[in-house]
Amino acid sequence: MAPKFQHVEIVREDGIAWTYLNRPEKRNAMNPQLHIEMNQALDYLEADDETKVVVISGAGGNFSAGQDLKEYFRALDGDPAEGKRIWLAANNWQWNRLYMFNKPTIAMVHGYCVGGAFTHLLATDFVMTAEDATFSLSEVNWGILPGGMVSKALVDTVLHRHALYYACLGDPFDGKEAQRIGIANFAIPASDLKDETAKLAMRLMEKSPAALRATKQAIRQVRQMSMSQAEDYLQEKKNAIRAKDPDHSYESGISQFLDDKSYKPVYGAFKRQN
Ligand code: ACO
Ligand code: V55
Repeated sequence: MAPKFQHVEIVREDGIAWTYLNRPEKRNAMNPQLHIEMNQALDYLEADDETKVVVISGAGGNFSAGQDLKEYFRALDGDPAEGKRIWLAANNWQWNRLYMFNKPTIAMVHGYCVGGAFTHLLATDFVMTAEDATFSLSEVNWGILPGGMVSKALVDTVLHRHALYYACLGDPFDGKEAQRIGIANFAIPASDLKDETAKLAMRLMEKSPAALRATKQAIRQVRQMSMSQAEDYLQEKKNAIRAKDPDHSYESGISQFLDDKSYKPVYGAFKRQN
């Protein structure tokens, strides 16, 4: 059984762990308790053999209204030690844990996705959004800036002009615009959002987990490397996955193509042995 939390709900189904921020009456605004629980939830999901893909979403029709202005900001303003502890907990799950998570992650967005919610939105590997979702970098309208890792994640994701425009104006934009500027992979009619998200998850599950993990981590790591560092890292990473892959995906795939002639990689994944 997946652990039970006050503000996080995990529903595991066919290899997918549907993970919901669960404070619907507050539009899934993130308070300290939610941050602590999401760290525990991700610890659990990364180790859970039944979980192949993690979907992060929000209960009650919204993704998240961002950091809780009452419990994360105002209540912690006068308590720097506790404020630091919760800020670390927030950045840890929203950014560090998700950024290098060992399994593929998908954000499924509906309703509101505001402010601090962009940190975990942009840390996931894929974003599926409802066409009619509402995104906003509202920080400027609160007299703050897009903190957590929002500003950094934003400039690493979209063109500089889009980052400046939406961060400085705070204007809401919909799912189609999120797709246009490169925040979302796909904008989908709300009624099909969950099915389409599940389909993407199923396609990811056909891949070799070791190859997928190495690919995702390499794509992220090479951004920060020089050419010569990347050249060396990619060669070593290739060797590392072959040595460590329990499925022996490389040998299995190459043999299905060259010996059995049973598949063509351009059109899909090879048949995994386990
Ligand atoms: N922090 C604390 N409480 C919140 C937040 C938030 N970020 N967002 C919503 N809530 C609370 C409301 O105060 C309200 O509480 P109450 O029922 O006790 O009065 C409840 O959630 C429902 O909110 P409403 O405003 O009534 O819901 P509505 O659907 O009309 O609007 C919306 C939703 C647009 C998201 C609105 O609540 C809003 O603008 N919230 C602030 C969003 C924001 O700017 N977040 C960024 C914060 S800064 C940061 O994250 C770094
Ligand atoms: C945000 C801002 C913060 C923070 C966490 O914009 C998230 C989101 C300004 O401080 O600590």
